[in-house]
Amino acid sequence: MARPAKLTPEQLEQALRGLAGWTLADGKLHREFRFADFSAAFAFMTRVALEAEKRDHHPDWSNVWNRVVVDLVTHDAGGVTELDVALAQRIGELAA
Ligand code: H2B
Repeated sequence: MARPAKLTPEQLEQALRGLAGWTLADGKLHREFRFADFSAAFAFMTRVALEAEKRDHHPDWSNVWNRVVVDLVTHDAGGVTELDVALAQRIGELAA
């Protein structure tokens, strides 16, 4: 697969406009999710994990009880790429 290129600041700004709830933090797409309880949070993480594995593109994330913090960046590219934008979109759908 061709290596995706790091988005330009302009491309990133435009992508963020289409990603409700996501911000740019530390050069990564960032979003925090809250669920009813741990089971709901972990169920969400399981769905995201399966999606990430399918794409061979994985989140940097953490979980504390009902809270899941997600950061998306393409390590190989050293920044946000279209892979992160696409995964962010899908994660938003999976949380809804
Ligand atoms: N996930 C993310 N977020 N960035 C990467 O650069 C990356 C990945 N690389 N998942 C993949 C796995 C790579 O390590 C494997 C070997 O394809």
